[in-house]
This record gives sequence, C-alpha cells and structure tokens, in this order.
Amino acid sequence: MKYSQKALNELRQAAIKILNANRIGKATKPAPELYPHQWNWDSALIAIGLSHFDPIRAQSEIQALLAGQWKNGMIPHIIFNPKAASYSPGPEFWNIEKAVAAPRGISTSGITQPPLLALAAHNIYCNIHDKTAGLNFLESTFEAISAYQKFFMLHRNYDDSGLVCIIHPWESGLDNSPAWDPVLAMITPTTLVNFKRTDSSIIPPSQRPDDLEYSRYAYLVELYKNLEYSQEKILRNCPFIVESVVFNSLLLLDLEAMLSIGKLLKHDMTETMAWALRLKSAVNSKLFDPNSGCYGDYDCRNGRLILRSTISEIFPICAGIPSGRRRDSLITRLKSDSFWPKHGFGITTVNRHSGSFDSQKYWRGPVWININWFFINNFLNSGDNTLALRLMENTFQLVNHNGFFEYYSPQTGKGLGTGDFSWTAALIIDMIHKIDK
Ligand code: 9WN
Repeated sequence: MKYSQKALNELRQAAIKILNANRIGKATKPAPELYPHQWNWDSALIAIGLSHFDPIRAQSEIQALLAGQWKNGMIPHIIFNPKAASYSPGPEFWNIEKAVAAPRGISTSGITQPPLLALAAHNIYCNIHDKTAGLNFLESTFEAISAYQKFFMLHRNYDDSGLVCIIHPWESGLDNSPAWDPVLAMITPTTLVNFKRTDSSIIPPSQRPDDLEYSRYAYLVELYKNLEYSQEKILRNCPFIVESVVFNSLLLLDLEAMLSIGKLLKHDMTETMAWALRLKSAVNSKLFDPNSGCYGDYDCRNGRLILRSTISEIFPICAGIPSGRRRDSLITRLKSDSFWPKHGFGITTVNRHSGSFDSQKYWRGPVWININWFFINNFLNSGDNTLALRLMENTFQLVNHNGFFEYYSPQTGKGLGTGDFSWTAALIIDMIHKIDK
C-alpha cells in the first residue's frame, strides 16, 4: 500500500467530518447543497461507513429510511426533508397523495432505487462490538427489509424470468447511462422540463443530464401519477421497463446478505434462497450475450438486449455471478484499456472507446467510488488481493488529490459533480478498515 497509516488516518478524519456536516436529523444527505434530502441507496452505503465509528447513528440512518416505506413494501428513492432548501423535482411534483400505497405524514418520491438495505444491516451487525445490540437491530428491521425485497418479487416481476424490472432511469441509480438511450428514445415528451432545474444551476450542465433527458424523466413521472402509482398499471403502460444488470446484481448481493441475517436470527429463508438461485441463473442466461461474451440490460417492451458498452457488461462480477472461464474473460475485459487501464484512475462507467463515452458527464463515463467499492469487495472475497489493492490505491489517490467528489474524470482524476459527497466519504472509511484487517 502506497499510503502510510498516518495518511489513511487523515483521510478517515476528513471523511468523518463530511458525514457529520451532512447530517440531517436521523439521516445523512448525500451532499451539502445539490442533494438536501435522504436518498435510498446512498443511505445504505452511508450507513456502512457510519457503522465503523458510530453504530447507533448507522442504525438510525436505516430506520429513517424504513420510516418512508410504502404499504406495498417499496422504499422510495427519496425521503424529503421538510427543512431542506430547494431541490427539483420536489414533493409537489411527485404528488404521492394520489397513491393508495403511499405512507401518510411523510413526503417521499414514488419510485425506488437499488436495494442495499440488507447489505447495510448485515454490515452494521458485523462491525458493531455489542453483538446483542446488533442482533436486536437485525430483528427489529427484519420484517420491513423482507417486505422491501418482496416488493420486487411481487410488483416488479414483469415476465416471471426470476429478474426484476425498473420503471425509471432514476431507479437504476445510474440515471443517464447510455444503456437507457434506446429505450428513452421511444418517448416523445410533449413539453420540455416543466420545473426549474436546481441541479444545473449548481453544477456545470456539461456534467449533468440534459433537458431532453429530464423531460423524459418527468414524462414518466406524470404517467405514474395518472396511474395513481399502481404498480400493476405501470407495468402495463410504462414505455420504460428494463431488467437492469446492475440493479439485479445488487439485488442478488442484498438477498445474499438477507440469507446471512436470516441465519443469524434463525428464520426460515427457503423462499429467499430459491429466489437468489433463480435470479443468479437468470442474469447468467437472459442478461448474457454469447456473441460479445458480456452482460447487457434487457428492454422488456421491445424484447431485446440493449448492447451498449457500459459498466453493465462486467458488473455481475461484483455479485459473484460469472464463474470459471466466463469470469476470467470478463476480468480481462475489465482490466483492458476499455474500462480500467494500467495507469487509469479507476473503473469507468462506460467503455472509453464507445461512441457514448463522455469523461465529464455523470454516468456516461466518469469513475464513481461506489462502483470501485463493489469491485473491491468482490476481489477481496475471491482472494484477488492484488487487484483489490490496486483499485483501493486508485480510489485513495482520487480522493486524496482531488477531494471527496461525487464522480471523477477518468482522464485527469479531477473531481466532478458535487464535492463533500457522503457515499464517497463513507466508502473510503470502509476501505480503510478493510486494509486494517
Ligand atoms: C436523482 C443522490 C443521487 C444518487 C443517484 C445519482 C443522483 C439524483 C439526481 O444523485 O440522482 O435521483 O438528482 O441526479 O444519479 O445515483 O442516488 O446522490
């Protein structure tokens, strides 16, 4: 490791300072100005970082998220902070009062994000010293987290393939990935964005999705409102129904974490176990393209794989989905000039040689710390310490030289999007603990 214990300690202290500054009551906002509310997968990752230095706060991060749970089990992608400054689109835009399943007395968005709550809860248990308190926490959240996982099984099962679908690019977490372009191209919005965008007044527009993309995002939400957020009606009518590789891979990681939790609590996990096995095999069959030897997202409306050269091609590595020769060849692809060149700054979210690659624009090329972190975890779990160490060094270098940014240029390492980004801070803390072990 190129970094001394002293340098890592300093990095850890700086990360803790960011998480403290971004605290909003029981939860943590993703960033000081750009994202003033609580976000779903952000909070799961943030809780993992918190669990190393403040396990009580890590638990409340999860509990605050669960407080926004819908009656159908869904955990929304945003829980609005009533005291926050403006973020658009806000609660009035989502207008969840139209939904029978929405919770009352709490303001949320009407869609979800990659489910990582079981993963977060299990990490909290592993990192907490007081194991009795840890087990109590797992028991107290078990039912709600199971209901969230079951939401996908019941309401996002489009074609009984074992995979789950997403209904909006925001649900993917990788909002403007080029993988969604061909699906979004089928949508012709009648008006350009009907709300004032706050994001592009804070961040240079060249680093954010454009207005046409936002209009399509808004068009989809208008549709859900008209359908009163009924999941069944949405699956029948929404033009954007995608079985996402990253989403399904993360769901598998989350189901596996739930199996570990179930074992600790001695619950019967037969159903979860069967689903996890089926999901894994469905990613390996339905989402794998034998011609390219890579994975691809599935456009359910048009019944075809979306073959764009994005992180989806190789991401199932993170969930241990490919094995043997398939894994080896995907690792070779990962290490190639396309995604992670020898002197690069980490893994790019889009193949550098693809026509859609843009080194500055959000999920269309930049390096993100959570993506690096998912790969690091798999390398460590599969005993590939050399790769894990190399990627950790890349990640520390990015943050040490440039600050705790939302994403980074794969060409220069420069920080992009917002600074003081919470999951970057949280995952740096987790990586430092992994080195210490
Ligand atoms: C919309 C909070 C979120 C992340 C997403 C990221 C971005 C929101 C936005 O920020 O999305 O949900 O306004 O662009 O794409 O992954 O959860 O950090």
